[in-house]
Parts: sequence; C-alpha cells; structure tokens
Amino acid sequence: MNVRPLFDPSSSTYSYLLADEQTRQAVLIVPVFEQHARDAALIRELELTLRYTLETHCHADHVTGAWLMKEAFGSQLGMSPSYHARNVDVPLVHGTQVTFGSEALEVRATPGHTDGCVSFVTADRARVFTGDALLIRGAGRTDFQQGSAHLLFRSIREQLFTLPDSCVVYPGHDYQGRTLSTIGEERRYNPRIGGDAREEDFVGYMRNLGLPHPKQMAIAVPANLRGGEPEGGKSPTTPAWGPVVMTYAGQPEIPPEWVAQHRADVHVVDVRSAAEFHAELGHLDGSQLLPLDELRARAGEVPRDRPVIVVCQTGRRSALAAQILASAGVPQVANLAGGMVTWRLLGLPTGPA
Ligand SMILES: N[C@@H](CCC(=O)N[C@@H](CS)C(=O)NCC(=O)O)C(=O)O
Ligand SMILES: [Fe+2]
Repeated sequence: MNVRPLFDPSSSTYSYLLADEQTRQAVLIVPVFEQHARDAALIRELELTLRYTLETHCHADHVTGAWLMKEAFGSQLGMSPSYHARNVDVPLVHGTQVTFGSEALEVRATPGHTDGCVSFVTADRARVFTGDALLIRGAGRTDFQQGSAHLLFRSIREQLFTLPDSCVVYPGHDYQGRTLSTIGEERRYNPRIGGDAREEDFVGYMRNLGLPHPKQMAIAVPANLRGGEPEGGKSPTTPAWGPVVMTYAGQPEIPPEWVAQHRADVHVVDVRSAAEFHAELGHLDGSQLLPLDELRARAGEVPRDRPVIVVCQTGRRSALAAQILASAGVPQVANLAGGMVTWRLLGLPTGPA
C-alpha cells in the first residue's frame, strides 16, 4: 500500500492518501477543504481512482474537503453515523471493512475525543490511522463534542494499544512537527496514557489541559455536518473565467485547446527570449514578448483587465512566470500547458514571424 501524508499547516492536520498499487484504487483519510486543489492534483497526477474519503470524526478545527472530492471524483463519503451528518454515503461503524482494490481498512470505534471517533487499521495490522484519539505523545482533547476522557482511556487501551508494538501510528494532527510513531513507542512514552498510567491519571491530565477552543470551531462543526458542502452547494474551486487546473506543484495550468478557442478574450505573455520568439516554433498571434529574466521588473506592463496566459517553449519557465505575475497582482493568470511545443504538436495557429 502506498501511503502519502499531506499536511495542512493552518490547522496542523494530516490527511493520508492511500492507494492500492496494482489497481490504483485509493482512499483519502481526512481531506481538508482548503487543500482540495493540491490533493486533487496529486490524485490526478498519480492516476488514482478515488473510491472513498474517510472521516475519523466530525472535526472542530477545519472543514472537510469530502464534498469537494465527491464533486471532483465521485468518491463516496464515509463517516460515523453518530453525528447524523448530511452527504454520508458509507456509515462507518465498529467492524466496517473499507476495501479499495486488494487493500482493506478495518474500522475500530475509538470514541472519547468525540462520541463518533473511529480509527482505521490496515488488514496486516501494520498501520493505524488514529485521527484525534491517539496523537504522538498526546491524545485528542475531551472537553467538547460529547468528549469523555473515561471513554478515550478505554478506546486507546482496548482498541489501539492491543495492536502490535510495530504498528505505525498515523495521527490526525501534530502541533510540533512530528510525523509518525508506533504503538510500542506510545505504550511506553505517551505522557498521558503510556506506561503504568491509570484511568484517574489520564482523566486528571485531560481535565486540566486548559486549551482554548479551536479558532474555526463555529464554522467547522456545522460545515462538517454537511460533509463540507458549501452553503448553496456551489463549488468554489475552478475560476469562472476558464478551466484552470492547479497542479500538485501549485501552478495554475490551462489547456491549449481552450486558449485557441478563446484567443480574443485573453492576453498572452510569451516569456522566452526574443531569439526564441522569432525562431521556428513561432509564437501566438498578438502575444506580448516579455522575457522571464525581465518579468519581475516589467510586470506592470501586463494588463490586469483580462485573463493572462503565459507561454514559453515547454511550459516550465512560464509556470514560474505565472507565479511571478500572480505575486505582482495580476488577478487572473494561468500557464499554457506544454508551451509552444504542445501548441505546435496540436497544430494550433501561430502568428507571423
Ligand atoms: N489551536 C488549534 C486547536 C487545536 C485543538 O484543540 N486540537 C484538538 C484536535 S481537533 C486537540 O485535541 N488537541 C489536543 C492537544 O493539542 O493536545 C486551533 O485553533 O485550531
Ligand atoms: Fe479533532
């Protein structure tokens, strides 16, 4: 199984993209709304079929990207039925098996941080995705959303600490830059519940954490009870002006065919050298020559009133150019995918030399 951790720095949340390498079927554990473009790009670039998005619980600190993934890929949304959330396709209860290709995840109920928390264990028991039940050297707070430190103590001890010592722990968050742990390590070193800690020790610790409520709580909980569907049900991810696709590298790209059809509605900036501009690959009719080396200094010469398409030989230098223009305040900018090489391969028209 291929496991890709993805991090949302603003909420310190880990999402995990899991794929069966043979069939390329995948699941995404805990997608984050704001990271949708990045995560969707990775799914496309790795040519995965996203079968499910899986929630470990109803999050209080960020909005899920599940609904956006469902819109983009037709994935089914898995979540505990205990929250009565909308848009849930697969109710996740203790014992549910989630299969994708030849891989499977077993759902274990691990309530305590919230009453509907679940963890996901791989079929070989080599990995566990603990959500906020068990964190690295920590545990999810129990002071809201029907939290219970007593319940969490039992969940961790009975459902998680019974896994093999070597089982790798993939947490829902980390606030100190840590990535993975193991069950054996947490059983020994977890300061709240490790070693010979007893229930009263854990409960006393959790009762006195004194954490402020998550900043996003008032927005996140109601949005997550809709599976992350925006109010009004409208996807905010694609700009209205054209089919811009964000790559996993974080660069906005637009297909050449669309640019050819909408040539009159966009401004084209060619960032190659003057010699390349006039060489045999040619250039788009009416494009503005603005070599990449001069772009930062001359960004003010680029119009702001129309979408701007940046072009180079193969789409590499122009990808950087798109970033430079966006930082210089050009509101609508995208990179011509594949540059002039692809443009010519597709037989699209060029201007006079
Ligand atoms: N400061 C964070 C809140 C962090 C927080 O409360 N996280 C929850 C998980 S949703 C937790 O259980 N934290 C445990 C801890 O920090 O020990 C925010 O505003 O989003
Ligand atoms: Fe949480």
